[in-house]
Amino acid sequence: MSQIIDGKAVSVKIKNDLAVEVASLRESGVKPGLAVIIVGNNPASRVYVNNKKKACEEIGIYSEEYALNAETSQEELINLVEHLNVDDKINGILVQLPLPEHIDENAVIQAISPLKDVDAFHVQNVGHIMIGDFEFLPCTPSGVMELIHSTGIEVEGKNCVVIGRSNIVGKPMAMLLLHENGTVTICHSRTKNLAQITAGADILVAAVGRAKFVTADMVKEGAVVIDVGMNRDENGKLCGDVDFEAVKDKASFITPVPGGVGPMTIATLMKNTVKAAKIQNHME
Ligand code: BQF
Repeated sequence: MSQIIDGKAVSVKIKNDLAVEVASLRESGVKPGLAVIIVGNNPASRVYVNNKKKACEEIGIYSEEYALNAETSQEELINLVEHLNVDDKINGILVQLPLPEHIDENAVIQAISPLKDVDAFHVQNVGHIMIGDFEFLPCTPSGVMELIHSTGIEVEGKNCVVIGRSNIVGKPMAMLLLHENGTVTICHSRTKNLAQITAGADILVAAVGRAKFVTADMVKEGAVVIDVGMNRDENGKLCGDVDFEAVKDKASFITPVPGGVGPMTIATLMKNTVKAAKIQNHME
């Protein structure tokens, strides 16, 4: 039997601590502000944006939402970003991904001021992460690290396997594990003998984007299993990349979906927004 890592509970503690910090920042006249931009009407994106706005409210962070229609041009979107880059009420800018097909996501991300890039997707911040000089931590990988820390298990010297190589999760995830002296393997769709590699993992992070992809035979007895997936199963029910029911009897610790990594992604975003406000007000 494994212990279920309660990401929701860990995120609530982080948000409570941030609320205290934000209250004291306000006393010194600093009011953290986040701008959230959503383009089009992807229902999942709408849920994520609402989660982010709600977290801001809970903590006392000022937030603005820009809901643009699906036909918005890349130029209009970049104009908005450039306007927010110089808006003093705004410390963090978040462009909800994915963007509609006709917009070059990378062009938009690179238009965000690196000082306001609370998702840490700008190449300048990616570079900081690469050399271990952290400015903003990437939201989901940082949340995963906190969940691993909550188990009391050390990353140093462990075999860490990340399934998935996206710029948003897989690559920065591998880097954070490496910075803590894990021995890191990144697997992806072209990996041969995947099950054999994952079965050697002391710490397994699944960021594949396929429902119940990680089965019990792919997991080592006693492994820490972190599920980054957000999928719908055959009954339309929210589920992760890990076959939770089968794997939970083999893992020492496992994250559930929902209530695992997801809430931690939001908590890190809030941390980054408070940090951005402090940096922009010369307090850090
Ligand atoms: C929970 C995301 C895939 C692609 C783009 C809490 C969130 C999700 C789940 C959430 C995600 C996933 C976000 C839970 C933000 C995480 O209780 O389990 C919060 O809002 N997330 C996103 O902004 O973009 C995504 C997943």
